[in-house]
Amino acid sequence: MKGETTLAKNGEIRRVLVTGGCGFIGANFVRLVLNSRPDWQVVNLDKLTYAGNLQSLADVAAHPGYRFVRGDICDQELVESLFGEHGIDTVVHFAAESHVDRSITGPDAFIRTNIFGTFTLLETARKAWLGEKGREGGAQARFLHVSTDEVFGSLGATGYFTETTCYDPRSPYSASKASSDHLARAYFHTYGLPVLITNCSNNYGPYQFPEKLIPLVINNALQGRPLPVYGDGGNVRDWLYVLDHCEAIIRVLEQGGVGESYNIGGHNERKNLEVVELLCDILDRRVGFLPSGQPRRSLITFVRDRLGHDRRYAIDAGKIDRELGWTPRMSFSEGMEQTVAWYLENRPWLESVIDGSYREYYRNMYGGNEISDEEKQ
Ligand code: NAD
Ligand code: TDX
Repeated sequence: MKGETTLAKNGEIRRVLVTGGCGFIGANFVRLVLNSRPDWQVVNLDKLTYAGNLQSLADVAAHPGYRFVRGDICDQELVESLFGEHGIDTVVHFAAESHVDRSITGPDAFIRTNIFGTFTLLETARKAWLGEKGREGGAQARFLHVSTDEVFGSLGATGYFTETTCYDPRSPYSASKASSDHLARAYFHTYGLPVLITNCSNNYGPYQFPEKLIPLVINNALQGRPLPVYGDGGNVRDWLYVLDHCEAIIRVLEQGGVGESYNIGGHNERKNLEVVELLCDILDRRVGFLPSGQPRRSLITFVRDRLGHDRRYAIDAGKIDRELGWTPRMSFSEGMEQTVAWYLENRPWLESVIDGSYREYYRNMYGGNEISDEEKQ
């Protein structure tokens, strides 16, 4: 029944399949679970695409409750064998192609991983937990599908996305995530699979791949390279500290109602230009001006806008607050300070994830893409 509360509580054994645990949010989630839920066992299934890095979990790799498996969520045989071998009763599904710009230049992988991969996981969970006749077992089973606010489309200057906002995805990425949300919901309604969906806003914090705005700006600003701001820099995102998000996911797993979806936001709406300027100022204060004596704001470069660029996202996170007592704890100013400090202290991690293929992607993306003086007028 929709809204039925979960049976499992903190302290109960869970055998959790985390997908995409070597990515940004997944790695933060795996570490938080291993450090806060001693009775949970985590199997991390990750393909290690350009976005997945074993270094992000090096400190917990030997934890007795943790096992890493390199593989593809689209590989049904592998996924079935993991369910059987580990008695998986919980799935937390992060694995995805996650970068909007890449979905514009190469949507294929997004369709495959985000749609077909989610289908493969849902289908395997259905067979494992519900059996041929349905509802044969897995009373405590949970399938938590991690999604995005981008499925709701773009807002004007006012208003917020709620759980009942109509879907209106506008990029290949958000369309693929919307498809996977629909599949997850369909598996709940059709088969009674115990699905929960979360739709969150833009995350930031440690271990984020430096193609996304905040780590890209930190990385470029440290190297004295241009800081590309799309369009007029007035697009708005609602920034959520990644560990607040991970705590919300645990809360939804432990207390959420099956068949429900929960919006998770940071109550931190900011224009992109404001975010970039704040990062410049924090870096100037922490490491000094550029060798030229200039402040880092001088690196800001307006470039051509992203195709179909959504103007504003803003989450109404009232439901998860009212029903599950979760609200974000990190302020934006403190979260940004901590994030910059983390990147400064973890230069080897940053260097190791920026391999040859990322450098090539970056050249293709930004090489010669600055707006010319004629276009600006
Ligand atoms: P990420 O790109 O940093 O990591 C994705 C991970 O999935 C990587 O480790 C990658 O190797 C793995 N992966 C990709 N394809 C795979 C496949 N076919 N099989 C197995 N593993 C595969 O992503 P993220 O930013 O950590 O996002 C995690 C999830 O949260 C995604 O589903 C994303 O849509 C969602 N989300 C992210 C944000 C955000 O701001 N980052 C916001 C809202 C929702
Ligand atoms: O170089 C840049 N310059 C710039 O102005 C980059 C990379 C981005 N931007 C803008 C585009 C967006 O308005 O900054 C904003 C944030 O961009 P991204 O970091 O690429 O995130 P976004 O496109 O908002 O999507 C993110 O949040 C929702 C994640 O990548 C998604 O996976 C998630 O679903």
